[in-house]
Amino acid sequence: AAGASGGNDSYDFVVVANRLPVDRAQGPQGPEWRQSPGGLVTGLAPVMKRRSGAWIGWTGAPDEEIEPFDLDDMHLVPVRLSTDDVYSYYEGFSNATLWPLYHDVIVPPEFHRKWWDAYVRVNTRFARAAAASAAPGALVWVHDYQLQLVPGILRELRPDVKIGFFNHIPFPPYEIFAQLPWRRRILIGLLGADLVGFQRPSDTANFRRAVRRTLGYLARNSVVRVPASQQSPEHLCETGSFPISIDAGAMDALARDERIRKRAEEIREEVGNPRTLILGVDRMDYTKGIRHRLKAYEELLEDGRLSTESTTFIQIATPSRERLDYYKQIRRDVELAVGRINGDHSALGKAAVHYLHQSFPREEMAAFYLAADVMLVTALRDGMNLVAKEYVACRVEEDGVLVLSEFTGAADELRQALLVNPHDIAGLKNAITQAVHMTPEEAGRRMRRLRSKVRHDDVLQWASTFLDRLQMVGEQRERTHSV
Ligand code: GDG
Repeated sequence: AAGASGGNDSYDFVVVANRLPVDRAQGPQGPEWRQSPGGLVTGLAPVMKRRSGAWIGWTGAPDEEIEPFDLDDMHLVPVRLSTDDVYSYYEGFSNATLWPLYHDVIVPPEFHRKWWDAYVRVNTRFARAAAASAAPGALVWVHDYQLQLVPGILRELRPDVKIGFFNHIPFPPYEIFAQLPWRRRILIGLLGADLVGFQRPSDTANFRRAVRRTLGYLARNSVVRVPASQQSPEHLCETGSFPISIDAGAMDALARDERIRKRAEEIREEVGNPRTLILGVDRMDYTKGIRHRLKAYEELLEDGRLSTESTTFIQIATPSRERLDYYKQIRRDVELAVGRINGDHSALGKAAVHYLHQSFPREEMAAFYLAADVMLVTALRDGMNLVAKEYVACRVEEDGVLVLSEFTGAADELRQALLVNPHDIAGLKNAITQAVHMTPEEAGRRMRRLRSKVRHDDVLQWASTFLDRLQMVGEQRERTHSV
C-alpha cells in the first residue's frame, strides 16, 4: 500500500505514459472510468498488483483538472493538458514532428519552435508528477516518443529513483534523426534513464550511433557512459532491445470461445461465404501501407489472378489523429481507392472490398481474425505491429497465412510469415497469390512455428524482462554511488 513521503502518497512502481490506461464510459450511476483493453496495461497489471503502482498520464480530453483516483489496483494520476498543449505538444511535436521523422519520413516532418517549447513544458509537467509520486528508490518506467525528455528531467529532480524508458516506435537511422533541430536535447533527455529499451536491435544500434555522432559519448557493449553535468554526477545508461508482445493466452482463449467462433462464421456468411477471406486491421495511419495493399489487390483483380467470385477483402481502419492534415489525406486516398475498386470489380451482394472506418470491441476483433484466411500486414515502417501477433494467437486450428512486411519489428521474430517489401507491388501481388493458394500442409507448418513463438514470448514476459533488467542496472548504480 502507499506510504506517505514528503506530503505525497508514494509508490514504488510508477508508469509514465502519454495516456492513462482508462476510457470514460457510461455506467449505471452515470459516467465512470473503465480500464482500456490495451496491451501495455495487460503487461503491467500484474506488476501493479504486486508492488504498489501508480500510473501517470493524460485522460485524453483537454483542459480537465482531475484529482488522482484508484481503479483496479492502480493509482491513476491525471496530467492536465490545455487545448494549446494538445495542439502543440501532442498533435504537433509528437505526431507531426517525431512520428513521421521516426518512421523514415514517409511524410515530411514539420519543425516548429513553438511546438518544441510545448514539448519541453509538457514533459516537465509529467516528470514533476512522477517525482511527486515515486517512493525513495522506486522503479519508474517511462513510455514512448511523446515523453523522451522525462528521464533527464526526472533524474535531476529525483537522483534516487531507477528510471527505465521504452520506445514503442522505431528509432531512425542517424541521417534522418540528425534533421531534428533539437536532437541533442532529445538524446540527453533519454540518457537520463538507467535503461533505454527499443523494439529491435536495429533501433538500439541507431540510437547508440546517434549518441556517438551527436554527443560524442562512447558506448562499451550496450552501456553508454554519460558524463557528469552541473545537475547530475556521471552515470551509466544501458541500452537494449525488448520486443513487445501481446497477451497471447487471453487471445487464444477468446479464439476458443464458442460465441466468438460462431460470430466468425457469421462474418464469413455476411460477406457471402467466399472461398478466401483476406483481412487488414490498422489504425488509419500513413505508416501502415494500406494504399500499397489496396493497389496490389486491385491489380490482382484486374489481372484476373483473383476474382470476387471466390475472394473478398475486409479492411478495418480504426479512426486515428483525425485533425492532422496527413491523416485526412491518407483517409481520402484510401477511400478513393476503395471506391474505385468496388466500382470496377464488385457485383451486387459481392463487394470486392468491405471497408470499415470504425473501432470494434476486442471480441469482435478476435472474430475477424478467426474468420480470415489471409492476413495482410504491409506497414512501410512499424515499431512492432501487434496485429500480426494477434492474428497468429487467434489461429487455434493452426491454419491461415500471415503476409508480413519486412519493415515491422514483428518480422524479426515471425520468420515463417510470407515476408514482403510493401513498396514492391509485384512482389506483394505474388505473396498474396501464394498465400491464397498455399496448401494446408504448408500453412499449418508455418502457423505452428509462428504460434509457438507468440505463445512463448508474451507481454507479461516482456514487462518482467524489462523490469528485471532495470532493477539490476539500478542496483548496480546504487552500489557504485554509495561507495
Ligand atoms: C504502436 C506502434 C507497436 C486496432 N483497431 C482496433 C483495435 N486495435 C488494436 C489492435 C492492436 C493495437 O490496436 C494496434 O497496435 P499496433 O502494434 O498494430 O500499432 P500502433 O497502434 O501503431 O502501436 C507499434 C505498438 O505501439 C506497441 O508497442 O507494436 O509498432 O506503432 O492491439 O488489435 N482494438 C480494438 N478495436 C479496434 O477497432 N478493440
